[in-house]
Amino acid sequence: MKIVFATNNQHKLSEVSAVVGSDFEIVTLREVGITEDIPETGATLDENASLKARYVYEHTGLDCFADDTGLEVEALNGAPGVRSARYATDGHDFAANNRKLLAELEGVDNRKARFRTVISLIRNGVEQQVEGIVEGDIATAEAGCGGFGYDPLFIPKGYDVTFAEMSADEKNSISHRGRAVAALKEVLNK
Ligand code: ITT
Repeated sequence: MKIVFATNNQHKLSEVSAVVGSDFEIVTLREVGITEDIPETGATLDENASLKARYVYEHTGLDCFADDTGLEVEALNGAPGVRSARYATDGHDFAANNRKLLAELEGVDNRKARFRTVISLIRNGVEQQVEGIVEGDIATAEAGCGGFGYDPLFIPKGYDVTFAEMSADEKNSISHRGRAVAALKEVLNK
């Protein structure tokens, strides 16, 4: 069964395809002729995932899903949240984002944070959402060079290393995205 994933990110595509399995042929935006950037103007992760999925459904009529992810830091009232990619600058400047996060948390004792991934799925015109969360803490300095984004600063609960110090498999087995995709698989297989 064909299903569109609202991304052109090959890394995400292979991660999701590996979990969701062979019953579904997952295709990217490019493969269904959507080449423009889909507006992500929502105020929350849930809204953005929904906006992206609905855009694809309206343009193709095909079953589809879209994701949005953010890092929510308790002492910063949930920031950077929906603005995680553009926290410090307009682009995806991971180094600048990490510097800004460390600066904002300078001298702050409460380092609690969580990554949250929301996936909006539209099947036969009906939308539903699943999410995946991993709780943890923000380190006081960057460590490790694996992963991407905020990984060098995020220490998942129960561990004493950052996501960037883990293997990709280890991170995926406990990560927000890994959990959201597992929840998606359950819904798809119902
Ligand atoms: P696309 O919209 O092109 O898929 P994106 O970078 O906006 O790419 P996400 O919505 O998944 O993708 O993530 C938003 C930001 O959150 C991302 O740019 C990172 O800064 C951060 N982020 C997401 N997942 C992460 C992870 O597993 N580890 C570290 N940071 C992550």
